[in-house]
Amino acid sequence: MFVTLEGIEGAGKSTLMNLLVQELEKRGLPFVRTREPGGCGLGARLRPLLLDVSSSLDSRAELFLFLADRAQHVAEIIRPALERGEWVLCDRYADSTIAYQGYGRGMDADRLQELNDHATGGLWPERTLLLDLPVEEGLKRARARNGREGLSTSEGRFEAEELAFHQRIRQGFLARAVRWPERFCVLDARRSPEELLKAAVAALNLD
Ligand code: T5A
Repeated sequence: MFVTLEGIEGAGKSTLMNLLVQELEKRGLPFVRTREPGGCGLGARLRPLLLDVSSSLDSRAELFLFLADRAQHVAEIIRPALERGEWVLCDRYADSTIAYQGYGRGMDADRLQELNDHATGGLWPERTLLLDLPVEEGLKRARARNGREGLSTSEGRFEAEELAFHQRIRQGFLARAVRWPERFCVLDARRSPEELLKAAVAALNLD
């Protein structure tokens, strides 16, 4: 089962992922927990280039770095795990590219869909949990966390973008959820982590 978690900055993906992993462990289900960018060796090297505030990347260069990370990640980590019959829980995947580089940066979403098909060999998740909340709330959470953990410079490049950029991304994710209702489950990320976990467990038929 291939599951992705998506959402704007500070939506609570990592927090929900930590809780979901415990549910899979309790049930004895084998799984791989991973993320993008940075879920494989190549991605770990690309992540600082993509997220450090000092990186000045042309938006096409940014796009192809995310796609390169994804192609390698699918080949090296995701597809082998699925072939072994394991669950794959991935924090961000192709929907993030279409939301951020498409809706956020203004690139053509249909073309990005095709590029993602090419990068992944057509591998899309079976279920996507979209954590949705107002942009102001998400950014507040993300900036507070980055400040606390000393990540404001090393991982803050997208958080530093203007509010309208993040609003387009939120709308982009929601538009994708309307287009693929059977794959997406939209969760109100203003709820508590425990309530979100309950909803996620139900959405993944784990209860
Ligand atoms: N990107 C990524 C692209 O542009 N294109 C792409 O193709 C891809 C794959 C990656 C960046 O790259 C961009 C998108 C991103 O900008 P990242 O690694 O996803 O960055 O960033 P993270 O820092 O991991 O993720 P976020 O900033 O989006 O945060 P999370 O994981 O959604 O949120 P989390 O769990 O760390 O929570 C943030 C804070 O809120 C609190 C937590 O305690 C934490 O302090 N919190 C809650 N508070 C109240 N109620 C809840 N339910 C809460 N859940 C969490």
